Amino acid sequence: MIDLFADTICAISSPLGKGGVSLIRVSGTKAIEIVSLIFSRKNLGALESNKVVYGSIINKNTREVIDEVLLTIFREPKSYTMEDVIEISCHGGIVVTNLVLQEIINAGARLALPGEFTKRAYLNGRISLVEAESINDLINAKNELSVYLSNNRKGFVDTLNSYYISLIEINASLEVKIDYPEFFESLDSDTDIYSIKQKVISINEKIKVEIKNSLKKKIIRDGVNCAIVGSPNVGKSSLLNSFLGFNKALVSNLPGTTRDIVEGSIAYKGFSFNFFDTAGIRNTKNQIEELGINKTNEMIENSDIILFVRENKVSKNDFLIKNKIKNLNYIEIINKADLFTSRDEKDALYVSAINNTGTLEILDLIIKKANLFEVKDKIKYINNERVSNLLYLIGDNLDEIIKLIDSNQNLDMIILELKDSLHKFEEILGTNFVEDTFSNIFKNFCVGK
Ligand SMILES: Nc1nc2c(ncn2[C@@H]2O[C@H](COP(=O)(O)OP(=O)(O)OP(=O)(O)O)[C@@H](O)[C@H]2O)c(=O)[nH]1
Ligand SMILES: [Mg+2]
Repeated sequence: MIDLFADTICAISSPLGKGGVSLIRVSGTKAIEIVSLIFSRKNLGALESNKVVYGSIINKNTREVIDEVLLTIFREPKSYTMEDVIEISCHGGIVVTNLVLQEIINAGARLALPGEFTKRAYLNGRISLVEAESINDLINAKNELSVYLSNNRKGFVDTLNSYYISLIEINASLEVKIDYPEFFESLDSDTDIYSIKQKVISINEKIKVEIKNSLKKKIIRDGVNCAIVGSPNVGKSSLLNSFLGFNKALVSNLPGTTRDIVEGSIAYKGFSFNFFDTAGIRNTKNQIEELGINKTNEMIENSDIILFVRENKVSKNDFLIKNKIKNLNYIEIINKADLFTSRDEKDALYVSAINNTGTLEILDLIIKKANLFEVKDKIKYINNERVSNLLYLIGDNLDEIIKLIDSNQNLDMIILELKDSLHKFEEILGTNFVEDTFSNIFKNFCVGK
């Protein structure tokens, strides 16, 4: 293993708060040496790897006991970071955990930066960049499905690698064609420019499908965004509160209560739902209400599903709103169903937000309208925005290559475009070190991971 890092790092890896146990992780070439200074048992270095031992963390100078702990040594390269790692399970209080951490720092370790353990695992070659990102996705998963999909990321890396290798092969055959034109003439049709074009088209198509699916997959990872819209006073905020199970949004019988968007999320049947309660839409002279209504209109544009709420009797205003959203993916909800008995409208759902009736039917219809089960069945993994954006640019490169071949352009220009796409693949896979990308990925991690 290459020693890339001089520092030995440490951090609390469990969430800070009251709990039975806290986990502190130390990683680096001096992990054993440093922890030896503050561990009650002699000869820490002689302890077996991967075996839990009992002892105390003590003050380096006074030898006073700080906490009784369980400690495990994971020796390089068989550890999370591929360096020597020591994990210490101490008592879970915030004060005691911080005291143990402080002793480790006093003994010579440095506090880890966010994601630094995973960064070392990547730089030491244990995991790929895409896998490192999926570890963060796993920690931040909002629903069970995202957990499953984050764990599947490795298969995605293999797929990307296969595209990358095909493009490298194409690049190599083009370079041969430039350097040895006479040799190229005698080769079989595999190296023919038109067969090269077919290969580029085939990779391009797969990438385009990947990009298209990414947009759908986002719904699974981040949740389906549902805007709750309608005329004032129809019960939009009451509906949000009913979904959430507590009173987040203000409710009153005065029309125009909600101004700013109020947001709340829930999980149901393994999917996440993000609800956005909006200002009731109407013509108004009130400037602040108007600002709220502008936000409602933006929300309508940016959501996956619109929950159009109204009362039983359709007002002229309802009619105008329905007209505005008629080409979008919407669900019509007739609220306050506790006040009347007729259920004549077959395309609408009857709901009583204050009695919590009909809300599960709305969730089931959202699942259906957003095709969540279909999307879920088709996907094996989810790529993040960084990967999607780079794939998008690679798609542009491949489009350009096809155009260049079609217009009989110089091979050098084709190779230039191809090399550009290879660099982007390398950026995705993390084999091409781009400092900005790199820092951005790991800064979103929590400290201790
Ligand atoms: N009977 C009955 N009243 C309801 C129901 N839902 C809401 N209301 C009442 O309708 C009034 C308006 O409710 P809100 O949730 O504030 O309505 P809104 O659509 O958010 O109103 P704005 O924010 O002004 O656009 C309140 O007095 C609620 O108690 C319901 O299901 N049944
Ligand atoms: Mg409201």
